[in-house]
Amino acid sequence: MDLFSNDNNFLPIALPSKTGYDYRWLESIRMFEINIPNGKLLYNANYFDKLTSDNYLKHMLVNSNSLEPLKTDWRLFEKEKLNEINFLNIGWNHDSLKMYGKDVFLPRYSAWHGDSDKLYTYSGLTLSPKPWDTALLEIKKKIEIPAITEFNSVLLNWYRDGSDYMGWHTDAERELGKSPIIGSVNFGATRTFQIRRKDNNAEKISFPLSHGTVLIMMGELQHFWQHAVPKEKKINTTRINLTFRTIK
Ligand SMILES: O=C(O)CCC(=O)C(=O)O
Repeated sequence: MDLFSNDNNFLPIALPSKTGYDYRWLESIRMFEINIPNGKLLYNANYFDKLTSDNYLKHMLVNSNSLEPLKTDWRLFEKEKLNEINFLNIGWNHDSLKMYGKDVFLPRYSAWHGDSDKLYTYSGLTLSPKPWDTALLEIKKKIEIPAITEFNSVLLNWYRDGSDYMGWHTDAERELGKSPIIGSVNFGATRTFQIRRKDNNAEKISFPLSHGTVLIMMGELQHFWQHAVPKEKKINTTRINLTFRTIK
């Protein structure tokens, strides 16, 4: 099977065949396995079909304030205003970091759900999880099959539009263990996901993460490669990314 084949609805993307990395389709788990130096990725642009993905996206934004999940300008709801919204399924927050003595809001909203005893430190914030929700558990089960692991927590990032982003980082926190398996699930606007080698930033791969895409990062990837979701100012629709993790 060809990564670029339209028959399979794969997007025309600059993936390993162009960068020289080795990849193969694994029918048993419905994923491309992409071997890169010091890391492995599993990727399927259409792991979840459109209808299922539409339903999950709405489910994560549904609220009792009658705000339309996909028609509201969510940029208007920074921290306190966001707290006034009663999201029915996901505990969205607008976190801030102290920088030079000032509170600076993160350029996205986020939520942490999972097993109750799994605290997580992320971007200098210690998060205690909200309980699992039925949809999150359903998605978790579906991606545990290709990941061949059991996840116990999920970080959700909500990019209100293309001005929201995630800077370069690794998911190498101590509580994730030595070579963590991270399962990334994407709903809503297509955004570019980039990885670059820590020891040679010029070696970079870009993947589109679209509505229904699953990307699993594994092997030594978090030790040798950083990842980021850059701003894409032309994008004016919302996107939610879920990264399932196993806190030791
Ligand atoms: O939004 C994404 O695709 C990436 C999220 C991410 O980098 C993370 O949760 O560590």
